[in-house]
Amino acid sequence: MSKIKKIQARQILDSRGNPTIEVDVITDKNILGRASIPSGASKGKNEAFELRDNKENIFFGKGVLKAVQNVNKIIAPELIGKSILDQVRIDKLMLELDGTINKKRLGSNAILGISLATAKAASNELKIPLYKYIGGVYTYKLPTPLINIVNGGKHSNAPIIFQEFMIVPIKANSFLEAIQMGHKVFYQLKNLLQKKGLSTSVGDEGGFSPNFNGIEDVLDHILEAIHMSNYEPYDEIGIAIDCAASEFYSNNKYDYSKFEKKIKNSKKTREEHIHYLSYLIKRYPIISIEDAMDQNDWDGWKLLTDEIGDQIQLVGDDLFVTQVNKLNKGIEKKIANSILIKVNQVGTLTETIETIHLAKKNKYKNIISHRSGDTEDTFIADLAVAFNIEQIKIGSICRSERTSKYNQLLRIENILGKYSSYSGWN
Ligand code: 2PG
Ligand code: MG
Repeated sequence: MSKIKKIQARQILDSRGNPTIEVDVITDKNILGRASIPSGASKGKNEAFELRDNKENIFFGKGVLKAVQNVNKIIAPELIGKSILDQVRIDKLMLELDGTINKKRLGSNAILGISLATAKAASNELKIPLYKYIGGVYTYKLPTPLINIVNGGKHSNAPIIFQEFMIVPIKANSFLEAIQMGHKVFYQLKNLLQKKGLSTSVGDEGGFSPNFNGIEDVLDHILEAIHMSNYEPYDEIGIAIDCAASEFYSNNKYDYSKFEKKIKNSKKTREEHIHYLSYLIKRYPIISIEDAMDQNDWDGWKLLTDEIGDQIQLVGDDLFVTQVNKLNKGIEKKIANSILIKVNQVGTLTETIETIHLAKKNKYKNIISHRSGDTEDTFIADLAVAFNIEQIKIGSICRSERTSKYNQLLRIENILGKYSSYSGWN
C-alpha cells in the first residue's frame, strides 16, 4: 500500500487571473496527484470558508499564501506516511485538525486542495481512471450539460438581473452530439447578435453578455437561436436559468433593478417574483430554475416549490451549499427537487460524496457544477461520471477552463465507447 511522501502547495491563477491554490500530493512511489481550486463570485453565505490573505496591496487582498502555508506547514506533517487509498480517513483527519464548523482555521481551499489531489494520486498510482477509482465498476453514464450561453448578474456587466441562461440538449444520442447541438445554438446566437450590432464578447463563464433589454429579450434571442438551428424547443433543446436570487434580494424584496437600471417598479414581493417565474415557464421552454429564491427565504422556496415544483426542475445552490444538514432541511420541508454540487462549497471529497448520496436517496437530482472563477482542473468531469450523475454545469463552450471539462467528458465517452450512455432528460 503506497503512502503519502510529500505534499506541496503553491499559489497559481484562476480564470479571472485571481490567485488560487494548487496542491501536489506525491506518493512514496513518486506518483503525483495535482489539484487546483475554483472560486465563486456569487457565493452562498454558508459555504465553507475560503481563506484569503486580505493584504489589500497584493492581488487586491486575494492572495492565498496563508492557505499555502497551512498546507505545507500544518496539514502536510500530519498526513505524511498515511495510505494514499485512505481518502475518508485523510479527509476526516483534516476536519479534526481544523476543528471549526466551516473550515475557518485552515481554509476550505487548503483542505480541498489536498483532498482532491489525494484522490488523483491514488487513481494515478493504481492506474485506474479517476472516475472509476472514485465510483467503481458501475460507471457508464455521461451527464447532460447545461451549456451557458448568456452571462448576467455578477458574471458580466450586461444589464441582466438573472445570472445565467443555459441551453440543455435533451434529445441527443451521445455527449458528443449534445456538444454539437450546443455549439450550433451558441454560434447561431453569435450570428444573431452580430447582425443586430450587439456585442459578442463573453462573461466569466463564456456566455455572451450584450446590452440586452431585460430577461425576456434574452429569452427571445435564445429561442430564436434555437429555431435558427432547426431544433425543436422543449423536445430537443430546453432552457435552464440560474437566477442567483440571493444577489438581488434585500429587505424582503426581489429587486430587479439591481443589475437592470432601466426597469421601473422593480421591487417584487416573493409572491410577485414567483408569479413572474410562473409566467416565464409558460411562455418559454424553461425546464430548470436554479436559486430562484434567496438563500434564507425558506418560506419563499416553499411557496415556489408548491407552485411549480411538479412542473420543472428547481435547483438549490446557495440554499443547500452542497451540505448534508442544509439538504436534510430541504428534504424535510419538501423544498426544491434538485441540488447543485460544488466541491468547494463543502470542502472535501468525502463530504461531497455524502451529499450526493443523500440527494440520490431522496430522489433529488444532482447537478455537478464549476465556479465562475475556475481552473483547467477537470476533477468535476470525472466526479460526474463516477456517480452516473445526470447533469453537469461547466459553462459555455468557449474559454479553456470550461472546455477542459467538456474535453475530459468527451475523452471519457470515447474511452467507454458503445457501452456509455448519455443522460438526456426525463
Ligand atoms: C452559480 C455559480 C456557478 P459562482 O451561482 O451557480 O455558475 O456561480 O461560482 O459565481 O458562485
Ligand atoms: Mg448558482
